[in-house]
Amino acid sequence: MHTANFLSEKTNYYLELENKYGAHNYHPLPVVLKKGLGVHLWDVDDKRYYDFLSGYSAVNQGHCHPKIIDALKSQAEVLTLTSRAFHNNLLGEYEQYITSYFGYDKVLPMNTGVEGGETAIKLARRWGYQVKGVEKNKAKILFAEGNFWGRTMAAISSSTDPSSYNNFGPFMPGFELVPYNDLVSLEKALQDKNVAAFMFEPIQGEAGVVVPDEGYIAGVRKLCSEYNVLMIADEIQTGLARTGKMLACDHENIKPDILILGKALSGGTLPISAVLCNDDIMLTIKPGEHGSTYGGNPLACQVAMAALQVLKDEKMAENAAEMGLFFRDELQKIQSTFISCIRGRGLLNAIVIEHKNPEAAWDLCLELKEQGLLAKPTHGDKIRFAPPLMITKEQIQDSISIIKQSLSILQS
Ligand code: IF1
Repeated sequence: MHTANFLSEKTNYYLELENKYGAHNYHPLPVVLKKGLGVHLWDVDDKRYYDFLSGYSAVNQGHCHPKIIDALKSQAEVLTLTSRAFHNNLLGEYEQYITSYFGYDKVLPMNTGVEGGETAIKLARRWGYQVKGVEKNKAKILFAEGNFWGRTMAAISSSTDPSSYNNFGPFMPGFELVPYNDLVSLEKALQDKNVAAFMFEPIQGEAGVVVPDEGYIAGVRKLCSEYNVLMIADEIQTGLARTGKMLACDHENIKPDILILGKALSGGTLPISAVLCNDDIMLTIKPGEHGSTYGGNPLACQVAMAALQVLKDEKMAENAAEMGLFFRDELQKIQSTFISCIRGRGLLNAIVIEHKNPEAAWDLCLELKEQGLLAKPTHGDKIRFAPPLMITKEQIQDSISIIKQSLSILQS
């Protein structure tokens, strides 16, 4: 197997800079991007690609969406940050906007996704002590095996992936794991009176787009209510139209007690996250007990409102549902012996590559890049396919022929 992977002088220049001066905490595909618009990216040699990663679903609305960029530019010229020591004229309007958009009493604005997760867990512990009556300092949070919610000490403390946690201990106490997509094990774990919350992804992204059985989300809802435990949905990756509904929980008409959003909340322009819940949970945190310098800044508020409005105005959930079905159908028709599994929902999809060469998925991604499509392998053998949500049928067809052609390098 051979991939002609010629890198231009320009490309090598940037790769060497990063290699020399940046931490080696990533292993990116050797492509250097300089421009994006809609479903497309351009590299430093002006070669155009389909973006099938969408900034890990931060760019659901497409690169440099004009309405989001307009909001960003116009607000940047007026006021960007006041801190929460003072009020600003956009925070309240944004809070009203997003809470009515998702149907919760209150929102707590943060920046990165992982901070959203941390916030949700603090809320759950606080609620556990003050409302549920959990024993002092004994609160437990349950997580699903295979979860991914970020890179902080707390996030890696719940991880089952050694590359996340190895040699970073000691870890956060009070976290327990149950198998994903397993309501029997969840119910067993919920018997413990000190359990405050179960935090999970409605579809596990990092694990390789693991879609649970139908009824799992509703089952989690039912059990959490029955045992008086908070249901926390991490919709940082699955939310905001990615899976063909505004939220992945909407597929089963379920409302979590705590909803965490991030990524596409800014359409890929700023780190913006949000935690939503009702007053009985949110108001357990009092002034001075949680926050962040940038959380709720006016620039973020304006951008988030634009990013959310675009999703609705341009019917991105509907398009993701339709194009996702079409994409998986067309992939199926390729009938490649090297694709052992195609799964996903809406435009959050993955294939599993079966090949004697353990590098096959990486090699395929290099070839896809050569042919003009960017995707990234995960866990060795899986490739995620998650283009921006405004992708058209013609663009899907074009992408499918690129994938089909690229698969031929796995022969021999
Ligand atoms: C990286 C994957 C995606 C997330 C869920 C919280 C966060 C994430 C469900 C934290 C972040 C990322 C981070 C990125 C790779 C990535 C990822 F490959 F790990 F699975 F999206 F597909 N909850 N996901 O997926 O959000 O703090 O990063 O804003 O490079 O680590 P963050």
